[in-house]
Amino acid sequence: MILIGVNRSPYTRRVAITLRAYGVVYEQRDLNGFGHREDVRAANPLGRIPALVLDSGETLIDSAAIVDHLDETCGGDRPLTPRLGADRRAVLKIAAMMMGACDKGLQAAYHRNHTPKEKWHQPWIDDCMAQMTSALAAVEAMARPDEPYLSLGRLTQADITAFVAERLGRGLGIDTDTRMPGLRALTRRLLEQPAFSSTEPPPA
Ligand SMILES: N[C@@H](CCC(=O)N[C@@H](CS)C(=O)NCC(=O)O)C(=O)O
Repeated sequence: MILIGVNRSPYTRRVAITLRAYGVVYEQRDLNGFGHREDVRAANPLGRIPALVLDSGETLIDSAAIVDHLDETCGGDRPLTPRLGADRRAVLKIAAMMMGACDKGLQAAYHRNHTPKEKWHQPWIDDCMAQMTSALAAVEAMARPDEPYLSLGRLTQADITAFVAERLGRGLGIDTDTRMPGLRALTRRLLEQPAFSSTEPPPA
């Protein structure tokens, strides 16, 4: 299997952590949508990372669809996204909120990175960051200091997506150490696990 994307991308990192958590052996091509447009578009016509090339040659795109496939093929009776019922709904809700938080944070970052400074529309940037912060604060309210994971007493996509979203938010200037200490403690604990530490991107 070949993972296309850099782990600096929260979506790619989510897939990388999932692959490692399932013990899947894979290669990684460190490409990004802006620096390697042609190569990324060859794998995903939309020009986004991540993409996952399966051993059959089929290419999957979008982290949610990739994770869904990994749950189906590697998850056994304890997939990182529960298969049914209230447990599944609870994990999917947190994952949707955290991936949406990443979307909002990146919208703000893309606006700053791809628009001349004199054309920045600060209210838009502020609103995106406020939405990201609000979503992270909602997960902060679920984090319990005496519980190692957010949900079900075990690692799920709730933790993995919260981990990548908190990291992105911190990188974009949200002071999670003081504003979201429970979530920050969770991400510090997760970073002790090989699936998380081994996928840490190099410093920018
Ligand atoms: N919903 C997608 C989002 C993927 C995404 O936005 N990836 C970013 C990198 S962090 C990207 O490739 N952006 C380039 C672009 O949108 O042109 C997923 O979950 O995989």
